[in-house]
Amino acid sequence: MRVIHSPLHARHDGGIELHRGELVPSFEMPARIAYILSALERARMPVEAPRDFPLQALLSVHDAGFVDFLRNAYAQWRVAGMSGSMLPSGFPARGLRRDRIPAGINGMMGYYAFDAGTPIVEGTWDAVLASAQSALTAAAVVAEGERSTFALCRPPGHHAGHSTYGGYCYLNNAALAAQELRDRGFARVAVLDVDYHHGNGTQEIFYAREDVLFVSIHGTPDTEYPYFLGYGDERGIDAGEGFTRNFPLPAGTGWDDYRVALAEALEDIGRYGADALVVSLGVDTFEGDPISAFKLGSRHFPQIGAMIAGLRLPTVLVQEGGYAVEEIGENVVGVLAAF
Ligand code: OKP
Ligand code: ZN
Repeated sequence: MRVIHSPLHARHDGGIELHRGELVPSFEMPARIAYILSALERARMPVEAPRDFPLQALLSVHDAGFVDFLRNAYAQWRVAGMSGSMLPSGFPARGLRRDRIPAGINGMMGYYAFDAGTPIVEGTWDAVLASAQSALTAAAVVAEGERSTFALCRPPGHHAGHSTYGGYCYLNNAALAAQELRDRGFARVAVLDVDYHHGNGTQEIFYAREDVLFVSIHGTPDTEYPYFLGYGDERGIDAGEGFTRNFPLPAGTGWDDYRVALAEALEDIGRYGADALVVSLGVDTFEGDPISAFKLGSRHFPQIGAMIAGLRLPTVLVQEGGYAVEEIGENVVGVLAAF
């Protein structure tokens, strides 16, 4: 399987996040990629650089003002006399206005962000753009006839919405890949999100659309991040009614229950009659993951890969979460190799 990846990911580093009431170094760190790259090397899967896509390509799923904000945020922060990592501290929750975008960088950051765990540093934009371009390239390669491709994206993307960032995500790589497949002639595209966390951004982007099915298996938002989306009664709206499907599972879920949900999710995708598939591939369902609470072992990831491959669809796999424990390399490559 061809692997698309950019070393520019490493420019996004030095992040901090507010985690359970404390400011700590980001769990989302460059070392994650080092673990995955060394496992790819052991499996003799070479990586290739992404193609260059114009900024215009991002606007198929994102708001132009939001993209401008991400691109210029750090420079604005510096002009305002600040340095270090950018984190927001105020958000337009219920009762506050959302029809005005503050001109100052702190207010603007709170307007576009939905958590205080997603830092912007000097090199963030370069990494974010390269990550998005990796997903777009993987989609293009599949549209050109390759059966499957893996975009080794960092930062991840599935929490980023049309005009929101959060959950370590800035641009929605999987949504960009799905839209690219649509634009290149696949009539019905399914997105299967197996990251531990609900892909709220991807769901939002396609919620009113019937041409992209969104199916997600994740820790229940009742107790798990992102808390405010991902329940089973979210089924899509308007033309998109019936084209979103969520499988929220309790913290502590192991392989036996996970496998049943995955089989049902795959049945939904089969019934939909998808022409192509995008997989939001998070491996934070692993029992050793530092911020998640499913109990999958490394031996289960090849089974996930084989089950998804059973759909026999042109497939773009996009890296999402999975935090810095060495096994994430083995787990990612386990999915890809079995696929
Ligand atoms: C991203 B992906 C801040 C709140 C919790 C966010 C987790 C984001 C996971 N400490 N952290 O879905 O793996
Ligand atoms: Zn996750």
